[in-house]
Amino acid sequence: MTGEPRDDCLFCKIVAGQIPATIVRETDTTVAFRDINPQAPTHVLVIPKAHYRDAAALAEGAPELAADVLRETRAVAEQEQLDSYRTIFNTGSGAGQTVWHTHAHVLGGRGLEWPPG
Ligand code: IU
Repeated sequence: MTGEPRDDCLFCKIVAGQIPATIVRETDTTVAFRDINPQAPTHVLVIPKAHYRDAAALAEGAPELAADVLRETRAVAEQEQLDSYRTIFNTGSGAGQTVWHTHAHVLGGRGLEWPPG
């Protein structure tokens, strides 16, 4: 729960433009880019520019920024013309989190089953 950029964080490097990503939207506080390993026709990650390790840390440390991220998930869905979509925050390794910089997955463009695996 810091907000400060980290040298060892890949998503901080994407924010800084130090590694490439296909960016689809950007605001003062957020970046949205296509997942490199898409799990649906649309699979976009929305991240805060500031570094928080997971969604819980973001909500605790910067609730306004958490709201910005959620607003951007909707903006991505509209831009991608998705009628239905799923927003996922994997939180913790047991839930599949592999990158420790808060990111919302926005998935759509195909049928999505429930419950997820
Ligand atoms: P997870 O919820 O932490 O498992 O999601 C991390 C996602 O980040 C995963 O879907 C990766 O494919 C994706 N990703 C990426 O889009 N670009 C990268 O440089 C790296 C991971 I590393």
